[in-house]
Amino acid sequence: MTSHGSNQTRHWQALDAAHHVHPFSDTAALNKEGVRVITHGEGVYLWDSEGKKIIDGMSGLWCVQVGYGRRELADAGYEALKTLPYYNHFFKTSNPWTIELAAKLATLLPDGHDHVLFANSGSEANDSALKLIRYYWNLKGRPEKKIHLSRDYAYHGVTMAAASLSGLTPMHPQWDLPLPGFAKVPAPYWYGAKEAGYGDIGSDEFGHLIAKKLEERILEIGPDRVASFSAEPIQGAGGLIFPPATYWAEVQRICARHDVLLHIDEVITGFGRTGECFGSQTYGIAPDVMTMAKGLSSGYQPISAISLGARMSDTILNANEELVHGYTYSGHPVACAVALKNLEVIERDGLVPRVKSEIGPYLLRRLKETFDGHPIVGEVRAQGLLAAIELVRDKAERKFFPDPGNIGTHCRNYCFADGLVSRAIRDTMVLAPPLTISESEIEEIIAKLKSAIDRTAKDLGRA
Ligand code: PXG
Repeated sequence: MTSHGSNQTRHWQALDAAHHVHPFSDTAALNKEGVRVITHGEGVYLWDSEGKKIIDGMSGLWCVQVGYGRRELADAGYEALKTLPYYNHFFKTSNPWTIELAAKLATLLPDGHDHVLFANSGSEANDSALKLIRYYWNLKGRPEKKIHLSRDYAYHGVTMAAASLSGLTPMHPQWDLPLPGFAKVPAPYWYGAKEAGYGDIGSDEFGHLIAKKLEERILEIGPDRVASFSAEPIQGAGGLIFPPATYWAEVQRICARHDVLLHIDEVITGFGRTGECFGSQTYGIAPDVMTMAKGLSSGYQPISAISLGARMSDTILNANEELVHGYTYSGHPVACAVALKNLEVIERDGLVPRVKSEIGPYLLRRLKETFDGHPIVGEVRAQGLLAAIELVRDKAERKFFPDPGNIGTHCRNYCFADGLVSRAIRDTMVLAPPLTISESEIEEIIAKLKSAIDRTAKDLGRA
C-alpha cells in the first residue's frame, strides 16, 4: 500500500468519528482532534495514512514479538482459512492446528503444565482462570475458598472479573467494580517505596516486606477463605514494576503455606519478552495456573491460552463431569495456525536467546548511558525488552511530579510528534519493542526519546 492523501485521511477520520467508539479513550474529545489512521507495518515500523513513518517502541500493545509484515504468518493463516476457516471443539471434535498448538505449548510451558484451554484475549483468559480456580476449590470440597487476591497497579484486562483484579483504581467506578470477593495487596514497587512512606529501604528488604504484606492480608481474611493470588511476573501496564530479587521466592512460600493457588498472568511477559520463554522462568515461579495472549500470535490473530499445572489439571480433568465452559472461537483454527507459525519463527530465529544475551542487554546499556545522569530521569530499568525510564521531580529524594501522568503525557506527545510510539504510564516512559529490533533501530528510538525528554525538561525549566 502507498500513502493516502489528506482527503482520504479526512474521510476516514469522519467515518471513525461518526461510527467507532475507541477503547480507553474519550471518544468525543478524540473526534475533535481526529484519529491517526495506521495503514501498514513492516518490521518495527508503521505508516499512517499521511505516509508518515513511525517507529513502534511498543510492539503495538506489547504484542508484536516478531515485528510487522511477516509473510510466513500471513501464509499460515491463509492456508488454514482456505482449508478449515472455522470449526469448534464442542462436538467431540478437534482440528490439526489446535492440537499441534496445544502440544507445542506443552513443550514450552513450566513443568507440570501439560494441558491448555484456549480463548481469544488476555481478559478472557484471566476470566477463565478465575472460574477454573473457583471450580478447583469446589471440587476439593472447599467452597468457602473464594477470595481472589491481586496487587495495586495490577492490570489483567477488562471483563468483570479481570477488571475486578485490577489494582488501577480508575478502572472501577464506571462499572461499579470490583465485584465482591476481590481484595488487594501492595505491589513490590521499590522505586516508589520512599514516596509511599517506606523510607530508605533496600530492594531486597523491600521485596520481603511486600511479600509479608500478602501473608498479613491472607491471615486477616483467613486462609480458609482465600482462593488465589493473581500476579504478573513483571507488572506491565501498571508502570513496569520489576520485583526485587527476594520477592517471588517469598510469595511462593506464603502461597504454599496457606494453600493459596498462584495464578500467573504472562500476557505481557510471555514468549520471550523477558529473555526467557516466560517471565515465570526468569523469576523462578511455579504457577498453578498461567494465562497468556499477545505474543502467542504476535498479535496477528486474537488468541489466548490458559495452562493448568499438575495440581489443577489432575483435579479438574478427573472430575468425571462436563467442564461447563468454552467459547465459540476457543482454539480457532486460523488463530492457532498463525500462533504455531509465530512460535516456529521465534524459535527458528533464536529470538528468545537474542533478547536474553544480545539485544536486551544492549537496550539497557544504551538507556543507562543516555539517561542515567539526566536531570529529570530518576531511574532506568529493564529486563529483556521491557524498559522503563522514570521521570521525577527530585532524583535524590525520589519524589514524583505532582499530578502523575501530566509530565509523562507531555513527553509522550513529543515522542508521537517525532514518529516514535512510546507509552507513558503515569510519568514513566515505557518501551517494549519487537524482539527482532536491531541495534540501529534501538539507537533511533533512544535519539527520539532523548529529544522528547530533553524538551520536556526544558519546558519544566530543568534542562
Ligand atoms: N493481562 C495483562 C498483564 C495485560 O497487559 C491483559 C491481561 C488483557 O488482555 P486483552 O487481550 O484482553 O487486552 C493485558 C492487556 C497499555 C495496555 O496501554 C495494556 C494492555 C491492554 C491495553 C492497553 O499498556 N494489556
